[in-house]
Amino acid sequence: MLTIYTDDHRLHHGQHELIGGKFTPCFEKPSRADMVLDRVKAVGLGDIQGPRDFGLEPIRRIHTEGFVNFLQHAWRDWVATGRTHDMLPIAWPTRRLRQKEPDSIDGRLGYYSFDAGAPITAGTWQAVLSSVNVALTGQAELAKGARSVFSLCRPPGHHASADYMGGYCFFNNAAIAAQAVLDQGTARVAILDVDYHHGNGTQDIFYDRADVLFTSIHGDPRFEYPYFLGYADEKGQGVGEGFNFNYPLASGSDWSVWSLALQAAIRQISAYAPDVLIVSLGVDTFKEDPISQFKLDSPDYLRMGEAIGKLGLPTLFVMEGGYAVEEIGINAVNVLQGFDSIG
Ligand code: SP5
Ligand code: ZN
Repeated sequence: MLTIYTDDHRLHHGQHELIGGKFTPCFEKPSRADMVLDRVKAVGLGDIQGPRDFGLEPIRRIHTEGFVNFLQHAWRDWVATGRTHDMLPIAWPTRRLRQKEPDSIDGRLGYYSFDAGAPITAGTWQAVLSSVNVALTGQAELAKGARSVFSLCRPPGHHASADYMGGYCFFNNAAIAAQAVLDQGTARVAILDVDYHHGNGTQDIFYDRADVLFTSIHGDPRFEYPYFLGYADEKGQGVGEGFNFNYPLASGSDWSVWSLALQAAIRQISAYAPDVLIVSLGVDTFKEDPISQFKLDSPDYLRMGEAIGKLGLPTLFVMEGGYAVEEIGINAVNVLQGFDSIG
C-alpha cells in the first residue's frame, strides 16, 4: 500500500494542552508520526510519496471563509499582541451567548474553537495545510486506480468542523478528501471512523447530507470526550436522515465488544454501496493508550484491517489519533497489513 507523508507535520509542536484540570505536555506530538512512518518502512508496506499542493479551494469546500481566514492569520495576529508562546482559548460562545465573531485575536480564538486542546504555534498553519495535502494526494492516487492508500496525516482532523477547531484538530482532512471524491464526479462516499473519540467534526459537516455516510465507533459521550456528540440516536437530519450511525461503547470495551460494533457499521456501509471508503484511522482504542479506556490489543488491528478489506472498496486511510507512542506504528500498520491481506 502506498503511503503519503511529509516532514512538515513537525512544524506543529504544541507545548501544553488542558487536560484533567492541568496543563499537560501535548499527547499529540511529532514523534507519533515518526513511529508510524518507521513501522511503514520496517515492514516494507510499500512506496512512500510526498504530497502535492492543492491550495485552499478544496479546504473552502468544507470550512467557512471566516474560519480559514482566522487560522491562516492567527499566529500573525497573536504575535502582533506581543506574545510568542502557544495560543490557547479561554472562553467559548455556549448557550445564550452571542454567536458573533469578536475583533480581538483572543476572542476569535475562542469563537473558532470548542476546547483548549489544540494549541496554535508558529508552524501550525503550514503543518495543517500539508496535512490536508497528504489526505488529498492520497485521494488523487485512489482516483487514479489504487485499491488503497495510507495518508499519514498529522495533525489529525476528525474533531474539526466547518467553523471550529479542537481535540488536536484544525482542518478536517478526511472530510476534505471525501468532498474531493464527490467533486470529481463520484456519487457516494462512506466514512468509517475507528478513532476512540467520536468524530464530532466529520459528523457535523455531513449531518444533513445523503452523499456521505458517516459511521463512528467510540467511547460513549456519557463518559468520554468530546462529551457533547456521538449518541446512538443521532441519525442525520433532512435528506441526511438515515446516513449517520454512531456506535458508542462502554469504558473498558475490548475486541469482543468492539468487533460487534464494527460488524454493524460494516453492514451499514455495505447497504449504502459507496464508490469509495474513507477510514478515519485512530488507534487510541489500544489497551495502553494514555488518554483512552478501550482494551484493543495489537493483533486485533490485523482483524480490523481484514474486516475493512472484505468490503472490497477503494479505501483511503487517513491517520487520526493514537497516543501510546511506542505501539502506535505497530497498531496502525497492522490495520493496513490486515487490509492488504484480503485480495
Ligand atoms: C484526534 C484525537 O484523538 N483527539 C483526542 C482529543 C482528546 N482530548 C481530551 C482528552 C481527555 C481525556 N481525559 C482522560 C484523561 C486520562 N488521564
Ligand atoms: Zn481520538
